[in-house]
Amino acid sequence: MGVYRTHYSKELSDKYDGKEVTVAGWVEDIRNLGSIAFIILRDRQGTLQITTFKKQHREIFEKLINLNRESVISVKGVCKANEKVRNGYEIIPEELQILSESDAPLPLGVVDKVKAEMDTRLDNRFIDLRKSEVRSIFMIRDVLINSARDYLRKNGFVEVHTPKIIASASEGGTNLFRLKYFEKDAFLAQSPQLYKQMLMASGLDRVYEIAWYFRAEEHNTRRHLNESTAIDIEMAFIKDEEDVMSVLEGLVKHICEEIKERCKDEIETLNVEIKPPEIPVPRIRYDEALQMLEKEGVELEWGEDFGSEEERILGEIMRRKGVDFYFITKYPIQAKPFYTMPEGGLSKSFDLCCKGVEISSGSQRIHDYNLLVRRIEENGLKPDDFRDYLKAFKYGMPPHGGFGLGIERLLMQLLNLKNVRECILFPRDRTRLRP
Ligand code: AMO
Repeated sequence: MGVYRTHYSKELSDKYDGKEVTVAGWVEDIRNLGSIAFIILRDRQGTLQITTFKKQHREIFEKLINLNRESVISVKGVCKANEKVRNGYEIIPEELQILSESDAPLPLGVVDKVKAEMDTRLDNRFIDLRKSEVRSIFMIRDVLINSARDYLRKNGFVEVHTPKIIASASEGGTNLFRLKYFEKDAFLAQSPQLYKQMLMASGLDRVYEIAWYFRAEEHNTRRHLNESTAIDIEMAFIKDEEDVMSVLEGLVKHICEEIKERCKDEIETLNVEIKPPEIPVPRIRYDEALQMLEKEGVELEWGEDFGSEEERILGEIMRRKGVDFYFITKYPIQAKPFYTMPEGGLSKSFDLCCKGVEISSGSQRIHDYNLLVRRIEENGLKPDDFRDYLKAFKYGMPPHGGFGLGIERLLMQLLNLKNVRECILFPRDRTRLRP
């Protein structure tokens, strides 16, 4: 494992009792009792104890007790089983390397009892991430993304990467970050939407992207980021949006099962229960959702999209039925982007919600060139701005559909976190551009 470490804290076991090991990490705590000192060392997996005796190794003892907390050290020593120690083993050091001394005081405590403000935490994110409950979120995020990759590849999807500097809006004219691209005006991509659809004219048939979304949303909410990530898919030769929904529910179920299986320690640290959805996930039509809301005293005009409060109430109704995940289908066409396939006054679209928050949306798309041009115009947009995209619909475009599944939103809802900023390393919001 390298010169500084042979074992992580959780890898110590009876097998190593009396054997020499090398451990490395951050000094979380130092307790000096005069002739003996206990150092709590933290690594990616947890903590372990280093026990040092003044008489035995005076030089090492002095160096260790004089360290500032959060300094980085590597210790070679003998592993000893000791049931009085938290994880059952302690290291008696024989060699010490101080790899980096920490300054004091720390801008953010790692083991403080008092909860720090979100801004202080984010300003010092590298320290914030040293906390096991924060680190666990990102260990789970890793499993989420990799299990999504496994699932999609097994189902014939090809990973693609589409441009993020683009010439026209992907999701309509608002919420765009503009930038100068030499002499031209350009935008940051709101989503891979236009490109993943163009790829349906390529014969690749099924594509996915772990994508970045850039959205200049002006409002600061607990569930919006200005830079977020998503699992975006597009698939061709579909019968209707149901084909897409069955990939989405299968994907979410697989992700939940993998997290449950592979992240036991992290789930325990975060004290949550991961419940994979039962398939098929309930489908609630937009009209039915309106009636459900009406019964709760919420009046909404037909055609309006649900806001966060309406979503929360629907989530509450479903929770009472023991359901975490549910689709809302058949939205009025005016509530959906121009590329969505109409169906009367409705659309072949869906949102997937989890516990009262939208985590994904998708649809069958329009694949007819003339209808698409008309819908672009009806949405107040200029077909000429979409000429490259539109060209792909003129020379053989199969029926297709897809979805975007917000990674931070899914993680936030699975782990019952209150703020989406918890789920991205360095969040970008209305006021935050650093670190
Ligand atoms: P939509 O705009 O609904 O659809 O986005 C899809 C999913 O991405 C997540 N998401 C966000 N998460 C955090 N902060 C944001 N500002 C943010 N915006 C979106 C949500 C949302 O459900 N092109 C379509 C998808 C498709 O039809 O394939 C799209 O972008 O979880």
